[in-house]
Formats: sequence, C-alpha cells, structure tokens
Amino acid sequence: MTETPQSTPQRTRTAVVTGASSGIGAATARALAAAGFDVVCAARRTDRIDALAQEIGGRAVACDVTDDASVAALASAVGDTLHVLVNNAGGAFGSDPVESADVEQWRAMYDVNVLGLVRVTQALLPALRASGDGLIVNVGSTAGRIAYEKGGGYTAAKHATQVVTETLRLELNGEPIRVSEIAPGMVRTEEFAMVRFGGDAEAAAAVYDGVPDPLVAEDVADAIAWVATRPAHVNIDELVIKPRAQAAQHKVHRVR
Ligand code: 8X3
Repeated sequence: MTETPQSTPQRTRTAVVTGASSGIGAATARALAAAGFDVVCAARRTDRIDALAQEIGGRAVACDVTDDASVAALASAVGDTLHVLVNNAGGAFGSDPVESADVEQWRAMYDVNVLGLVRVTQALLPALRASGDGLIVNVGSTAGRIAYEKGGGYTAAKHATQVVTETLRLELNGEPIRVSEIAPGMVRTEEFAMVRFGGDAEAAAAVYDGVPDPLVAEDVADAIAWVATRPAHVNIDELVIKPRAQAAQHKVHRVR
C-alpha cells in the first residue's frame, strides 16, 4: 500500500549546541527546540544542561570543548547523524593591554574559542556529512571584525573564528554542509562580562551602563534559528548583529 503524505513520519532534524549552559547557548537550544529540532545541550555544567534539556525535551551531554576525550564522548552520544552544529562555547578572559596581558589567559581564550570549535567540528563532521544536509554555525563576534584596546586576546581569537569559518566553507565546498558565522556585538548576558572582568560586577555593569537596549541572548538565538531553518541550498555566510544603540564598536549611544 502506498503511504499517504500524512502517514509518512516526519524526519526529525537534530542539533548540537555547545556552551548550552547559559546565555546565547541556552537561548539557542530553546530556539532550535521551538523550531522542531531534537537538541543536544552540551556544556561542562551538567546541572544546568540537565534542567535545560528537561525543559525543551532535548538531551544533555556533559562536554568540555577543550578536552579531546570529552569531545569524543559527545560525538559518541550524538551518533551517526547530525543536521546542525552550533559552535557557541567561548568567552573572554581578562581585559589588559597587550603589554601586560596574561599569556595564559590568551592561551585559554584560543583554546576554547578556536581549538574547541575545531575539536568539536572534527568530531562531528562525519555525522553532519551523513545527514545529507548539515550546517555548522560558528558564534563569532564583532570582536572578530575590528580591534579594540585591552581586548587583544579576545579579538585575536574571534578573528581566528572568522578565518576558520571561511576556511571550512572553502574546504567543504561541494559537500552537503553549509558553514555560517553569527557575529554579535553588544549582548547583555548573565555571565559574559562577569567572566571577562574576573567577577568584578561593577566593571561588568559599566559595559552596558546607560545603553538603552543591548541585545539579549534571545536576539542572537533567533538569528541562529533563522539561519538553521533556511532551505538547504541557502548558505548565510555571515550575519553581524548589533543593538540599535551600537553603530560601531566604539560608537555606542548611552543615556546618562
Ligand atoms: C562580545 C562582543 O564587544 O565585547 O563578543 O567584543 S564585544
């Protein structure tokens, strides 16, 4: 008997989001689940991803993107097929001029923002390929487009994110895998600025001081979900997203 279109089971599309324990990662997991994806929430903090996975009907997999064995375990948990990988895990550590910056903080930023992305991508590329319609979304930053004072380690790492994204797109040309970068500007999340300033709440709050409406994590997640729901032949190469108040990195409207 021929199956009617109604009786044909819907193919569930799967997604992995790294750094899903908070901020843009958690919001992206929610947005992709709302768009119908079966979402694997990957991060180090299992209590947070367990709760998130339960909330969205997804799966939680403990993963430290700076650790080869942990990334291999993520790949095993994902299985043979994957449609969307969101390389979101990252962060800024420290705010010092190049002259006095802590080299270990730079090493840590390169490890999580760049090598973490490479590790996870290498581990999951076979599954993305096997899906016949894979997509990699790398979360970059406007810090990957310009330089700013006291941000050298982070801007260097995010420039690398952009270049790795472009390189992947070139190398995967002809394969059924799209490669995109989302580059957000000023996004107010619970942790990003706090981590950058080592827990100094005053310094973190000053970043957003007087800015009428910085972006929130959901704004970026919305953009990622849009990229992930374009038809298979549409590759959004890059999408820079800033709040209206931020005309450029150093040109931010503040109400005092
Ligand atoms: C975060 C944006 O302006 O702090 O990726 O570099 S910024």
